[in-house]
Amino acid sequence: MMLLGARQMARPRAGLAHLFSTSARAADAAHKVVVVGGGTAGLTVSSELLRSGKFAANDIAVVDPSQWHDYQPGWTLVGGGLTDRERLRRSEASLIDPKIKFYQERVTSFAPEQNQIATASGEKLTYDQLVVAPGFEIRLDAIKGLQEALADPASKVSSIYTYDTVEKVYGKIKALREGRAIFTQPATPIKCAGAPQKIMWLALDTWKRAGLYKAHDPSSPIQIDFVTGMPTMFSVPKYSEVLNKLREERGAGGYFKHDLAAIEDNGTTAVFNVPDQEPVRLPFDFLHVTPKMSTPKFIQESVLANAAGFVDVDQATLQQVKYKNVWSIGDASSLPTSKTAAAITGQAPVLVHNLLQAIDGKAPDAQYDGYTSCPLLTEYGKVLLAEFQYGGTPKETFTKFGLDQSKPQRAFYYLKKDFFPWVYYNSMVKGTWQGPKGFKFGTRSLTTQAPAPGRRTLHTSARALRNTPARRPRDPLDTPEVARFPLRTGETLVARTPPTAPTSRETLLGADELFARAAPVSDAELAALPPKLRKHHRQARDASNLLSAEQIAEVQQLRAQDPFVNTAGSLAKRFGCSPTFISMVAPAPKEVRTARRAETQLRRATWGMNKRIAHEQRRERRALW
Ligand code: FAD
Ligand code: UQ1
Repeated sequence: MMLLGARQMARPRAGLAHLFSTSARAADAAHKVVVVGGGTAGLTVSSELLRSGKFAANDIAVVDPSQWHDYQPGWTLVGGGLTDRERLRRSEASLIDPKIKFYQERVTSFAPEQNQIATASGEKLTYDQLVVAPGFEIRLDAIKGLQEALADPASKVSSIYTYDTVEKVYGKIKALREGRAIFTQPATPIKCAGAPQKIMWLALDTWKRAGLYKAHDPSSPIQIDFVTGMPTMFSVPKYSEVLNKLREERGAGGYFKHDLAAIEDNGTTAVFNVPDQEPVRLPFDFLHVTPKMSTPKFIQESVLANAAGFVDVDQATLQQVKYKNVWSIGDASSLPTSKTAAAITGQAPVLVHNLLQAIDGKAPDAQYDGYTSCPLLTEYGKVLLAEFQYGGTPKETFTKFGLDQSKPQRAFYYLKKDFFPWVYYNSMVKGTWQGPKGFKFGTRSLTTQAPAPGRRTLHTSARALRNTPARRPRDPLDTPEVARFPLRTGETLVARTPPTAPTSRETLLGADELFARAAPVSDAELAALPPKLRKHHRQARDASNLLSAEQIAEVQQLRAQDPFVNTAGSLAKRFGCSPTFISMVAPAPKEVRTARRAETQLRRATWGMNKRIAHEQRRERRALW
């Protein structure tokens, strides 16, 4: 009731402002839901809310000053030379549905008693429900000398943690020929707590392949140290043990509870604070820094924050502890779990459900279990997929399919490198990806729906995969070239053109007509003949395969417009030619092909034993045919 009141009060003002305003800015506008921050969390939540079908145009607003949105989990890949930062960047506006009002503005303060927020331009927005997701700020200023070192192009210091610095990392890794390489991690919470060591493992692999790093060999030109403010390699003992063993086997030094405080001596010495000890000074020839991070100041100073500066929410319902129409997820929330985009796949559906409940005057009844995940690149080609929930208890998606998640695996590498970046922009920020639970479209979850008869759907969720029957192998006799004749004896005569004969695409006559011509039959016998070939086979046979130059240009244009929607199959159907021809004149871009390969890898990685056996048997049968 209180919420509706606020909305109704604010509406007339918004209307007047709209009538009299000469600027584009609509002063004191009101929205059913205002989302602060259009990052991973803000985009995912606002899209999922819109897809609930319960909101009209402009009911939902997103406020974010950024012009760009970056796929930050990909910055580790940029640091490892596997992709470019530009490929991971989209314009912020392009990711926001036109039915959502986008304010490209910085939020400066909250007035939750008035259900209002203020922006830097002085605008006030009124809401019924507020979602606060402004993420973490990278605090380069919190380590003395870091800003200067990063700004100096000749320095030995780099970091994958900002857009401005990430592109220099791989160059600096490649340039190092000898000396001491140090990789740091601060003592305070950071985004993706595994990233500081992921970049170390990739660098180690690069130097090893170049013959510059030899584990446990005093003559190795390069020595490597992991220097972390944390007490262990990783917060979850199960994965930490594996990673520490890997570190020892690979001969990298380990310094724990060492928190980088300053870079000194003209950018050549790192100074670490150690509890109950004098600061430790380590000279370096290469330094990868994971900076300290914190929530933005306007959150820390707000009444929504707890003592540590995070938006104070219930760890299960995601509702602010005091203001029941305020919600928070993502890096800025107080949720006691590792800060990742993967975590947001688990948080967003819970927040959306509970927020919709609140709008209907019901209690929030969905609960977040703390799910988070960190795909730890341990070398080029291998990833250890850590997945866990509150309390650091593993909650693994793929163990039940026979994959050991405490071991670095190749299948997970393709998930990290190809599938996640693809699914992030094509599904997650559009509100249709729920991490380990798979895809969700509309208001129905594919993961709980049986596929329509005769249709196959892509499932990634464990539940859906368990319920997917193994596909029957395609019958090699079920082609346009084959004709079947039931004989009086009860047997069936199957006739097909010899393999050396031209296919029916090249002849004017299909096998059944050829047969009919060769041996004319009586009317009665004709009636007993098999039915006419299916329509689409006829279409394929009739297709001339000769497209005009204009048609080819159109195919190429459609393909460039949206290669995911305009597949070779759909364009072949539309233009009456073969998919192979489409792939020849308008090949899918590399990203599309890698994303498809990644999808296949993902599907295969989740296969159970029965499916693997069925697949193998099918392959053998095919080879025989
Ligand atoms: P963000 O995505 O950072 O978005 C915050 C948004 O709020 C921004 O758009 C910002 O402009 C906006 N904002 C800030 N201040 C204001 C304001 N005053 N008013 C309005 N808007 C504001 N996660 C994984 O799952 N797997 C990984 O492998 C992984 N690896 C990572 C590697 C690196 C190097 C980094 C940096 C991150 C990685 N992450 C990974 C973490 C993941 O990217 C973050 O956890 C996730 O993006 C957090 O989402 P968020 O919405 O809370 O914050
Ligand atoms: C995930 O959904 C996701 O988002 C696209 C990531 O990329 C940032 C991840 O790193 C992870 C681990 C997930 C979780 C999904 C699965 C299938 C484990």
